[in-house]
Amino acid sequence: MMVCMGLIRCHLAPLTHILGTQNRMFSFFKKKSPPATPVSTSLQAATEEDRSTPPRGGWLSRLRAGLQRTGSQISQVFTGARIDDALYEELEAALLVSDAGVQATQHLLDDLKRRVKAAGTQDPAVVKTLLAEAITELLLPLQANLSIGAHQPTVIMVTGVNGAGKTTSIGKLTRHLSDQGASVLLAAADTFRAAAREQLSVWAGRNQVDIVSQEGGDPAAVSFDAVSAGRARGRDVVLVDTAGRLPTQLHLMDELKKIRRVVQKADAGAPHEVLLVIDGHTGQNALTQVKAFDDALDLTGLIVTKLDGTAKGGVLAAIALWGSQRALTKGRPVPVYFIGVGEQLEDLERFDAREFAQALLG
Ligand SMILES: Nc1nc2c(ncn2[C@@H]2O[C@H](COP(=O)(O)OP(=O)(O)OP(=O)(O)O)[C@@H](O)[C@H]2O)c(=O)[nH]1
Ligand SMILES: [Mg+2]
Repeated sequence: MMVCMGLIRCHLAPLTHILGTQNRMFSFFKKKSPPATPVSTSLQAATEEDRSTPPRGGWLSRLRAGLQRTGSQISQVFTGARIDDALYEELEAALLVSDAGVQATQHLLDDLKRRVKAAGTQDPAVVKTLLAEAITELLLPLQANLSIGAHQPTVIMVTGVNGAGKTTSIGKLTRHLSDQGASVLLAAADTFRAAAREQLSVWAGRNQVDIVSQEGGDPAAVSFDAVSAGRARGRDVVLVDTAGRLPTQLHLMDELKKIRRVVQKADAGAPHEVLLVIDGHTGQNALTQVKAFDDALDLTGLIVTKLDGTAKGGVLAAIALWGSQRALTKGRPVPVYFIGVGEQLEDLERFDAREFAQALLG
């Protein structure tokens, strides 16, 4: 077993202690607080330089640009002067084209008609606002914060189909967690390709965190070692990168289950989160992926990537509607913790239902 040590962020150890004793259930979305102890001048300078996080507005405009096609198609529906059957038909078509799927589209149309009736409005611009409210209400149960701190380390398994953006999201998530003062250790459990290990170590280097990897090894063994190392080193979070796979490749899905079992042996409550990364371009197939990975692994959260590209975004409505049915049997939907809007360290943002609904409407 080869354990590669990246540069350890020297100011995190005392912070970890503080979090461990004073604030076990912290959520890392809280405003960045100043380090609890002075940090060395050179590290502080480097830290401030590469942490010039773009303002939230910049991020939103990238999401808007990404969803522009859907936004303009839906906006187009409301440019007329009347509210009639033709408007609802055009809206139905625009929602279907946005990948919302038949059920979520019908749900939104019914809800919108109810709202229009209750408001007694004849103004298409008002109807558009009511649609934004209907979409927000549908998406709201998907909005949830990934909280860490209740367990040390919080073990997060990251799964998904090939090329969905798992490794990149782990790199960006590491940055988010570090920004909140959490110490992170990465596990290179994608042992399928040597390049996957190298890719993850580049992200470890960018974030100055440790990585545990093994040449040609077994993904479950690497995960076990990483969780053990995370415990021994007092890390707040262990992020486990896994190889891409299709849910129809049953032996590979079994491999994920094995990782989960073995991680549990290293730490009884682990993994605390099993995330699925979905590519925002995947369209309705994303819902199929969510269902299949959830059946196999009982997902605890989603990351939707590449929403800065030409994604249509409506599939989140389909996931939300499915989530409301899932909540009846499993107690809650699978929340969307983050969305990815680029390939840089800072291009990951927490999912906000209202902002997303507005971006979807242009
Ligand atoms: N534009 C954009 N590109 C992204 C985003 N997230 C990931 N990518 C790109 O998508 C490609 C695949 O990303 P990876 O992180 O390697 O995906 P993966 O799921 O780990 O892939 P495998 O491990 O091969 O299954 C890379 O070129 C990334 O730079 C995003 O939010 N926006
Ligand atoms: Mg990968």
